[in-house]
Formats: sequence, C-alpha cells, structure tokens
Amino acid sequence: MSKVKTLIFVGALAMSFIASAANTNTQKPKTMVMSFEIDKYKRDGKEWDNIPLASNPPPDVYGKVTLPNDRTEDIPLHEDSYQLKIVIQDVELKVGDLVHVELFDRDRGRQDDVIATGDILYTGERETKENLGKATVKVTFLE
Ligand SMILES: [Ca+2]
Ligand SMILES: [Ca+2]
Repeated sequence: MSKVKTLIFVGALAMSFIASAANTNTQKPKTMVMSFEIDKYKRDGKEWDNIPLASNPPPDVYGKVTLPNDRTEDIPLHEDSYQLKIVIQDVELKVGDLVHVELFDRDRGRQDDVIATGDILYTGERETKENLGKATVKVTFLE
C-alpha cells in the first residue's frame, strides 16, 4: 500500500469506530411489556369499590402511557382486576428517557379514583420494577 492509501484506510477505520461508538447510545426499537399489580386498598384504606352488594371490590382499571415524542398509548378498561398487562411495540428509548404512566379506577356516580401517576426512568436495563402510587409496575423490554 502506498502512504496515501494507508492513510485513507486508517482514516476510514477510525471513522467507522467513532460511528459504532456513537451508536451505542441509540438503541433499536423494542417491545415493551408493562405489568401492573394494583394494591388491594386505596389511599384511605378502603377497597376500590366498596358499596356493599352493589359493586365488585377490585378496581376497574384504565389509563394511558406516554412515551417520548408525545407518543401515547391507551390502557383499555379492565373491569374488576388487580392485575393487567399491556404490550407496546416499536418503543424507542434512550437511557434517561421517562415513560409516563396514568392509571385510574373507573367509578359510576362519582369521580374516578387515581391509582397511580408518575414516571418510570429508562436505565437501559432489560427489566425494571417501580412502585407508583397504589400500583407496582414491572417493565420488561424485549428485542
Ligand atoms: Ca370494581
Ligand atoms: Ca370502580
């Protein structure tokens, strides 16, 4: 190899190294599985639906997940359930991003109770578990 060719070769190698190093920060889209486990009792120590004979105690859960770039995904209503799981496809997150969660218990004849609202920090880990309000949220990322 001539001197010029060698220089170009080394230069190209350095460039590709820099490009791959920069790439570790931007990750491939993932599938995000969110499992919610809701506490049996709400803040006041009562069951979510506590009208004797007229209601089923477990909450009637619905809500919303907000991802970066204002992407929102609805959590459809799950009646009378302490547990639910949703799957969100093609999620692009970088370390430090926040996933905002809002969960409510639908009620008839009165204002819906807030079960949990808050943020989950994306740390790059495959799995995170967080207590948010009156729920435990487990997030798993699949390639
Ligand atoms: Ca209920
Ligand atoms: Ca309810």
